[in-house]
Amino acid sequence: MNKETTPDPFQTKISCRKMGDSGVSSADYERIFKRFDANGDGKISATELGDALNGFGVSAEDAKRMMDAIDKDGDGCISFEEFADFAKDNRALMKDFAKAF
Ligand SMILES: [Ca+2]
Ligand SMILES: [Ca+2]
Repeated sequence: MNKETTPDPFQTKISCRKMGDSGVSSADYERIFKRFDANGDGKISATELGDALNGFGVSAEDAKRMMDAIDKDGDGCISFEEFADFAKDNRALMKDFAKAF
């Protein structure tokens, strides 16, 4: 009936996917973040990061270095904000993750 005038948040999100120049959008960051966040508590722990990166052949030592680099406030977990900051500085890496996930 009035389908066209009813806003659908999910659809809106889909249509916002194409942004930036790298082909990786903030929707992709969210998708990647959720893949890393295995227990879905909204934070990526060192264990979750290590497990996820292990699938890319990244060593536990490198994963820890990455964790230290991403975890700006040093609480031992990566919040989505911290992840998004890191993603913006590492677009090439995020492109690989976006493809893999
Ligand atoms: Ca988690
Ligand atoms: Ca943190």
